[in-house]
Amino acid sequence: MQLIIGNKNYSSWSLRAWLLLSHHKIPFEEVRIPLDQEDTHARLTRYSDAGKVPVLLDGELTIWDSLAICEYVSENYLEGRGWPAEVGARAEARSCSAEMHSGFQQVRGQLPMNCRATARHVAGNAALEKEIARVDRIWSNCRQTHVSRGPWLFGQFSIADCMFAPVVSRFSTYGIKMSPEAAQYMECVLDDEHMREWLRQARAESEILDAEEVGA
Ligand SMILES: N[C@@H](CCC(=O)N[C@@H](CS)C(=O)NCC(=O)O)C(=O)O
Repeated sequence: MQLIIGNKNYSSWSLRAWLLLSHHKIPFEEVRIPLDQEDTHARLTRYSDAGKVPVLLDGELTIWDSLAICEYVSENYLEGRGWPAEVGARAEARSCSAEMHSGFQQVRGQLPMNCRATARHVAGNAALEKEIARVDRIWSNCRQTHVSRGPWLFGQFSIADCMFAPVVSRFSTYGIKMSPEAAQYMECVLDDEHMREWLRQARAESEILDAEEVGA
């Protein structure tokens, strides 16, 4: 398989698919296309008409959306182990993932993922605070419910953790204060060997995208 991704420092959607494949040690070739360059659109549309990353190529098949890629990998390579085994937990994990995938516009807009940046401060507004509080409730509720099964949102690592990994990176960059349970979950994600490898490679990148460099 080939996984087309953007800059590791900035491409939050790319991280999701990359983390699932890496966590499960599924072999793939990585193709990195730096975003916001003159040739970015032309390079991206060679792989998918949507012109976005991530894109997964598996033989004749092209999958061009992070959640769809995670679903495909789970079905085709993990016998469904991308999601929790229990039907109720699986439905909740899908709800969390879909909520993340289609929402949190303030978090996305005001706190862009910028892996190598630390101690950035953003003033934020009430709409952002509301979304941060919602993320905190999702993480802490999941942890309270599944704490006996492991350190991830649903105990064992799942696609829900992939979907929220970029949010963990954002909150870490901007020093967002979280409840003790949510903060503990963030530590688990940031301490994961594959997440640390992504962050290491992000720090090694040289491109700087001014629009993504926010906060002081
Ligand atoms: N729904 C898509 C969204 C992907 C997306 O917006 N990717 C951004 C970067 S993280 C992108 O490719 N931007 C390139 C561009 O718009 O030129 C997914 O989940 O994969």
